[in-house]
Amino acid sequence: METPRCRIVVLISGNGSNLQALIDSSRASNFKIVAVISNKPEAYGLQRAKHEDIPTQIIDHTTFESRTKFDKALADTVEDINPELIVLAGFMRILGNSFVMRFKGRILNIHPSLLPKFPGTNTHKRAIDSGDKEHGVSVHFVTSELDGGPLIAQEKVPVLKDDTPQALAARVLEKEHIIYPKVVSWFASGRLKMKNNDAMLDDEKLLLSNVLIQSQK
Ligand code: NHR
Ligand code: GAR
Repeated sequence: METPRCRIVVLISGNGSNLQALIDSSRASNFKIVAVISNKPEAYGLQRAKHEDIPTQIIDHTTFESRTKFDKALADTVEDINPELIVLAGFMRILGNSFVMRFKGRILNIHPSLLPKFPGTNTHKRAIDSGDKEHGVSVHFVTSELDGGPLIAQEKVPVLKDDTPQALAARVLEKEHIIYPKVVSWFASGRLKMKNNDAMLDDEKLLLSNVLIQSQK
């Protein structure tokens, strides 16, 4: 009998090019996208999911009285779907502690900077304005510390002379589309876990000094 694939839910807010990369790689991988949830009704990623017959849901944060209520509705929806992993792919709402605790060690995020540099938003402009020669992407477990959960993998890109945030973002996105499916498949195979707030790959702690090398694996 075939081994069942790891069931993942992808949370999006926008274009969903990372979702597309996950959809494309899942065809020949060990994970299956069982639902896509957006907090924005107009997110283009919803069309991408529909095109693949993946069930979609919209949980529009503007229709909730408070962050706590939005968080609870999102968590209840995710729990009904019962995925093994939740993947944030361009998801733009900060998740509260109660959401994070309910799915502890089972939420991944991709962030467009070399964390711990530039948490939050507007990362490409901030990298250029700081005069950095290198920029990139990080994948990490989500904890209640915003963009501060344990790092799993990073990939670098050069910042070029006269770069624009748009050009730099496109260069970073190319790397995102490679690194994210790889990390999700590590989790799906049971190689990747979060333990005591550390990311573990093959039972070894991932340190900031080797997450760049890990992503070559
Ligand atoms: N939630 C927790 N608890 N921890 C993380 O590490 C999270 C998270 C939710 C999303 C993605 C993150 C990123 O990679 C992410 C990581 C949104 C904001 C933000 O300021 C910041 C970081 C990230 C996502 N959001 C505003 C808010 O009030 C809204 C901004 C908007 O709608 O454009 O939630 O960058
Ligand atoms: C990606 O660059 C992702 O890393 C970033 O938004 C873009 C989404 O693109 N995520 C964040 O900034 C999270 N706050 P996509 O919708 O085409 O995947």
